[in-house]
This record gives sequence, structure tokens and C-alpha cells, in this order.
Amino acid sequence: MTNHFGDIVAHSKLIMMVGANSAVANPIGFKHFLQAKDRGAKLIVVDPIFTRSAAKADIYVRIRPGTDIAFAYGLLHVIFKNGWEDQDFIDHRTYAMDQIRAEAAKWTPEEASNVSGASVAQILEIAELYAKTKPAAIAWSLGITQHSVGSSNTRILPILALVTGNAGKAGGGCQIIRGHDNVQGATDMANLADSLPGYYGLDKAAWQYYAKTWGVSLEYLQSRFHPELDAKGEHKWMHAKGFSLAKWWQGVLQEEKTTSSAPIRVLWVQGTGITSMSQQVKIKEAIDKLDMLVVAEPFVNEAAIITDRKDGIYILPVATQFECEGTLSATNRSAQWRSQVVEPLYESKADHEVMFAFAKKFGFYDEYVKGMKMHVEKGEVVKYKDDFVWPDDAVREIARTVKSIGLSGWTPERLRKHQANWHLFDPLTLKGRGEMEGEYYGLPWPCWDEKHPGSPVLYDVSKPVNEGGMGFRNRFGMEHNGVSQIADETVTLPGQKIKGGYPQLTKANIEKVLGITLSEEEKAQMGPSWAMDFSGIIQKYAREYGVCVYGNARARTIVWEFPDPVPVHREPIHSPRWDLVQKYPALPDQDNNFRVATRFISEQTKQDWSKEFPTIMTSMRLVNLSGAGMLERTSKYLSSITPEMFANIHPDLASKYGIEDKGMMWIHAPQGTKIKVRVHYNRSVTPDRICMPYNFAGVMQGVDLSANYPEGTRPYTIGESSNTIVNYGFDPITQISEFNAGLCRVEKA
Ligand SMILES: Nc1nc2c(c(=O)[nH]1)N[C@H]1C(S)=C(S)[C@@H](COP(=O)(O)OP(=O)(O)OC[C@H]3O[C@@H](n4cnc5c(=O)[nH]c(N)nc54)[C@H](O)[C@@H]3O)O[C@H]1N2
Ligand SMILES: Nc1nc2c(c(=O)[nH]1)N[C@H]1C(S)=C(S)[C@@H](COP(=O)(O)OP(=O)(O)OC[C@H]3O[C@@H](n4cnc5c(=O)[nH]c(N)nc54)[C@H](O)[C@@H]3O)O[C@H]1N2
Ligand SMILES: [Mo]
Repeated sequence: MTNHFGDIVAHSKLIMMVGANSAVANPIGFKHFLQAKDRGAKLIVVDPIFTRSAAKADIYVRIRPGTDIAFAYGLLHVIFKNGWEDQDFIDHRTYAMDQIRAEAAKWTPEEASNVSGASVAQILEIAELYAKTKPAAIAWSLGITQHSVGSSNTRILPILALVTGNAGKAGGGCQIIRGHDNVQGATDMANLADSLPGYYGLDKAAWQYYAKTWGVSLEYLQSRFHPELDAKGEHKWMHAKGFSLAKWWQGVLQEEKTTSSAPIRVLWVQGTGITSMSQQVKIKEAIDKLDMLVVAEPFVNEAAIITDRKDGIYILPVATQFECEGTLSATNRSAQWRSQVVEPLYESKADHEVMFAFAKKFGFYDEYVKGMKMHVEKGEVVKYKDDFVWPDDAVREIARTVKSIGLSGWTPERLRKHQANWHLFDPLTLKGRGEMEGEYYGLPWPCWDEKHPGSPVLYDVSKPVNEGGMGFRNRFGMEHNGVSQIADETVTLPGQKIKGGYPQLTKANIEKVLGITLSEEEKAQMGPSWAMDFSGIIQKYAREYGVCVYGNARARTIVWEFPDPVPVHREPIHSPRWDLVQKYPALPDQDNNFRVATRFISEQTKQDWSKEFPTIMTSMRLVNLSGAGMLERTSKYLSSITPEMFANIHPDLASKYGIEDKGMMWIHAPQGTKIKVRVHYNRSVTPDRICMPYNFAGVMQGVDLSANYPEGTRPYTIGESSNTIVNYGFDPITQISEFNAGLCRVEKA
């Protein structure tokens, strides 16, 4: 999220909500959109389903799943054609907009309408309204990300904000309304298979940096990996992405090409539902085949239920958030300190205690916790005490290390003080008063040092850097195709002592960029770049000169290292429009991403899937159930609201197949799987598509698995998981599943 919820209430004059149903998924967050509306802001909702959020919209646009790029280019076509773009912003702060313009030129409103299903009149109306109403925010969530074009989707929407000059503005920006309370923190801390914490990547420099902060040698870290070397003589598996949550099962089954040192034999699950992932039948087969499955969490994870195996399953009781203390990151990048309410109940242990016990058992506990006993002296990370205090020293380790996104100012003392003084912060501006004067609530990152107030709005050049302002990040080199990637001389922030754009600060360039001379001592202590400078000297000078350590650059609209540098529309892997598959085909198949091969074009063109599977299927959420659903389905009251798994279907579609309201139906998927669910006649869906929640498990392809729950643990409700029939399909960059666009066939049961 570039801005924050209060900012929407206070400043947005228009909110275009694309692929999010916050009225259900984030009811408290959605309240802010409604408050903005009360103030006169316009709400546009773009969604294939007439959702509860759509019901509150001034304009609702129904599009076909997986066609947001076509729709957005339709808007861009009209905006460019009429000269409604913010040319000043484009000239000074962006790169390669010509290429976007060229792609947009192809998308006449008629073609955008043909592909997306939005009417030409709506495209014209929204393009004008969006371009002329400022500031305008764009909000999105899973309707954008959960596609085989998910990462391109997440680029085309910020491009709309850049074209209209809405990026880096109060009331503008991109409001990505994220999922679990700490999902931002989870990615920041690299619950990811392709990076070290703080998005440092997996190259040798990153590992060396982490070896230093953890107080261990690089050789020690290397020794933790399979010893195979690559062509350059480097430790191959240390620098390779791991398996992803979406496709780990392929590492067990080895049915398609996998690139790993050995098949996966053990699965350790801690804090994810497993039944929340697509390809449930493959997942079940993989769990059956493992040597061992461990599930460590507060409930009985249904990963242990969907398998036929009777041994080799360990269920470890983990404490809940109320039984431990620490920090988390809210969707707007603010930290929140969370207090312990009670001691862990019964024999459960907090997550970190489980991990410590694991590390002890496997003989690496000392190295595992050493980072919490280290601090910086003269630019070097050295051990300074024999024991650590949880969670304070974990937070200190993060502040010392994660400079990339600016967590340096997040000390436990500051975060605790924010928690104790909630009442002193203004929810609309996040500004503190009284004792908290000069700070923003939760020190939204980047928070560059212990004096920094946090950054409520990313890329805001109207504020001094030391007060939360910044330009765009210089992350992709100094130039591309001979064009400078640095912002031009007009982009000078208040308080900035040098003029215009500048590169990210490194040991090699800092003297030249700032016009300073470093002492020999400073040079000796300084790290190679701002993101790896334990000494803090680069940030010290940045503060003095009013500049941002990561540079002041241009927003690139093309990502040259991606398969689609310019976002282009590609039909879903299972498309209802065979005619469009020829024109907008999927990407070539991938040989190795996250260690596995993934089918794109070969799956898409294997046959005209729409003949046998003519109906589109999408996902929805329920207010009373969350994620894999185990937490709430064990609650008598919450589960009674939706006592059964169901699918919403339009009466016209249902009657075509003789399917009765409140009766049962089978839903069949292209991969040969099926689920049996309760029928809900519903007019939020059109007759070409059905929609269903994903929060059930415990029944698979019509088979009730109640007997597999340990005694006394079966939740009040169980049901088919929609992920048994979610179609094969993954994003080429992130590998997120195509949960929100697939095909199926319905049949009376
Ligand atoms: N009660 C409850 N709250 C939750 C959760 C929960 O399970 N239960 N889950 C939490 C989590 S983890 C998350 S990530 C958030 C998710 O929050 P949301 O993403 O807001 O939740 P969804 O219901 O998945 O909404 C996605 C919307 O995108 C639409 N959509 C599908 N395909 C497309 C498309 O191609 N284009 C467009 N424009 N729209 C499309 C869907 O119809 C749906 O209305 O919710 C969080 N909050
Ligand atoms: N079809 C379809 N599938 C989807 C989606 C969709 O829209 N459609 N959405 C996707 C999205 S965005 C997400 S985020 C996932 C969500 O799905 P999951 O990642 O499965 O999320 P949850 O069910 O919320 O939580 C997982 C487990 O963590 C346990 N847990 C709770 N607190 C703790 C704790 O403190 N410690 C430990 N160790 N465990 C704990 C819970 O009991 C639960 O079993 O589902 C994805 N799957
Ligand atoms: Mo999520």
C-alpha cells in the first residue's frame, strides 16, 4: 500500500477498486472507502461478480475474469487520445512511457470491450472520470494478483496512476489491501522462497551480508546446503530459488521436470492451511508419498486430514497470537507492537519456541540465535552479550539488518511507545501529537533511522526526506537503452541540499553525489552501499543533505527482465474465448522457476477447453470464515452462518442443467477432478460464471473424511475445498495460482 486508509478518507476524490471485495474481506478497511464516499468521493468497482462492495459503488463495471489489462489499456487509450495524461509527471519522473502509449494505441474502446466485457460507454465514462478527478486512488487485492498474468496486472494499475500523476500524492497512489494482519511483515521478513529477509535476494553478496549480521561465517552457511557447485564454482542450491508453496508437491511427485538436488521427503507446515492451495488432489498424493509430515499450529491443520496415511504425521500444538509478544506490519507498512495476553495454554508453545527446539534438536541453535546477541561497533557487527531478550533483540536484529526497506528506525523502544500512545495519533493523517509529535503512527516504512518519523505516503516529493518524503527508488541501474533512470533536475525535494535526481548512495559515489570528502576512518567503516552499511554513515550524510539513501529516480513502466517487459493481455490458461486465445496467447512454458517446470501455452492450447468446460469459475470470501477456514469452522457460532460448502450460480445457468436451488451439484474441472456442493441460486453472478468460497476442507471429491480427524477435533463444518477444482495455472514471476479464472462444468448431483 503506497498510502494508508486514513489518507483515503481525508483526501481521495475517486477510488477505483479493482478485484477487491473489501466490504467482505476487510470490513473495517472498507469503512474508510464509505467515509470518503460520504464526503463526496466517487467509488468505482471493477469485478466479475456483483459483490457487496459493488453494491456500494457509484459505478459498477462487470468484466470477465483475467481481462484487467485489456480494460486498463482501454482506459489508457482514451486518456492518451484526449491528452488527459499528466505530461509533466511523465516527463520528469517516469521512464519508457512511450512503450505503454504504443501498446495502449492498439486497445480501442471497442477491442477493450470485446475482450473484457465492459461496455464501450463505461470505458469512455470511467477514463474521463478517472483522469479528471484528482486525487484518485486505485485499490486492489486478489482479483488482480491471482492470475497467470497476475504480475502484469499489478504493473498496469500503477501505470494508470503514473500516467495521471496520481503516484506519490495524498489521496492518490495504489492501495493494495492485503490479507492477514501481518502479511506485509511476512513478505518483508522473507517467508518467500526467493529472497533473504528485506528483499536482499540470494546472491553471494546478500549471503555475505547476512553471515555478518548473524555472526557466522559464509562457509558455515554454505555448509548448510547440498554441496553441489555450479559452473562458476559457487554453491548451487544456496543461490537458487526454493520450491514455492504453490508447487512444492511437484518436488515430491516428480511428475514434471523438477530441478532440485533430491526429491522432497519431509514437509513441515507452520501457519498455512495447505488446503488453501490449488491442485488439492496432487497435494494429497504428495502428502501420501512423503516420509513425514509435521503440522505445527493451534488447530488440527487439514493437511493431516486429506491424506490416507496413518503414520508419519506429527501434529504440534502452537500458541496463538494472544499467547506471545512481538511486532507485525499492517497493510500500510506501519509496525504494530502486539502484547502477550496470556501464557501459552496447555502444552502449546509459541512459534519461535518451536523453532528454537527444532534448531536445538538439529544442532544449530547457537548459530540460529546468535544474531540477537550482536551489535555494531565501528561498522563491524560484533557479539556483545551472551543471552538475548525475546522479542526485543529479534526486533533489534531486524533494525540493524533490514535497511533495504528502511526498518532501521524500528527499535523496540519506539514501537512499544507507539502502542502505549495510540490515543495521541490522528487516524486520518497518522500524525502524532503531544509526546508523539513529529512521528507517524507505527513509523510506516521506510523509517530510515532512529530520528525518522516514518513515511505515510510513498514517493511523495512534497515533503523533506527527513519528514517522510522521497522520490522513486533507483534500483535498476543508472541508465537503460542510453536513457537516464534518474529523475530530472526539477525533482528537488524540500530540504534537499543537492539539485534534482540522484543515484542510490554507495561508498564509491557518495563523495561525488553529495560533494563531500570522507575521512579514512569513515571509509574503513562504511559498507559497500547504503543497503549494506552497518556503520550508518551513509544514512548520517543522507540526513544531513536531505536526500534519500535509495536515490531519486524514475519510475520505470517497463520491466526489461520479465517475460513481458510491457504488460500485455494474455488470455487465462483456461479461457472461455478460444477465438481470443489465438490473438492473445499465454507465455511459452517455463522450464525452471522455483525449481519446477510450469505449463503455459501447452496447457492453454491442448484443446479448446471451453467446449467441455463452458462455465467460468471464480473465488469469493465469506465474512465469517477466513483462509483455509479451520479457525472459524471450529467455532459453533461462526460455522452456523455458513453450515455447508456451496457455490453461487445464476438460475438461468442452473436450470439449463436441471440443477435446483438448495439441491446439490457436481462441479468438474479440466484436470479431471470434481467437487460436490450445495446450490445457491444467486444473481450476483451472470449465467456464464459461478463463484464459490475457498474456506472449506474435510470432504474430497464427494468423500467425507471425518474419520481422519483425531478424536474430538473435527470442526463443526467440513466441506469440499474449491481448490480441488481450481484449474492448473500459475503466474510466471510469483507462481501464485490462477484461483480467480478457470473453467468448469456443472452437473446435477
Ligand atoms: N472474512 C474473511 N476476510 C478475509 C479473508 C478471509 O478468508 N475471510 N482472507 C484475507 C486474505 S488472506 C486476503 S488476501 C484478503 C483478500 O481480499 P479480497 O481480494 O478483497 O477478497 P476476494 O473475495 O478474494 O476478492 C477478490 C475479488 O476479485 C474479483 N475478481 C476475480 N477475478 C477478477 C479479475 O480478473 N478482475 C477483477 N477486476 N476482479 C476479479 C472477485 O470476484 C472478488 O470479488 O482478504 C482477507 N480477509
Ligand atoms: N481458491 C482460493 N484459494 C485461495 C485464495 C482464494 O482467494 N481462492 N486465497 C489465497 C490467499 S490470498 C491466502 S493468504 C491463503 C490463505 O490460506 P492459509 O495460508 O491457509 O491461511 P489461514 O487459514 O488463515 O491460516 C493457516 C493456518 O495457520 C494457523 N495459525 C493461526 N495462527 C497461527 C500461529 O500463530 N502460529 C501458527 N503456527 N499457526 C497459526 C491456522 O490455524 C490455519 O490453519 O489462501 C489462498 N488460497
Ligand atoms: Mo491472502
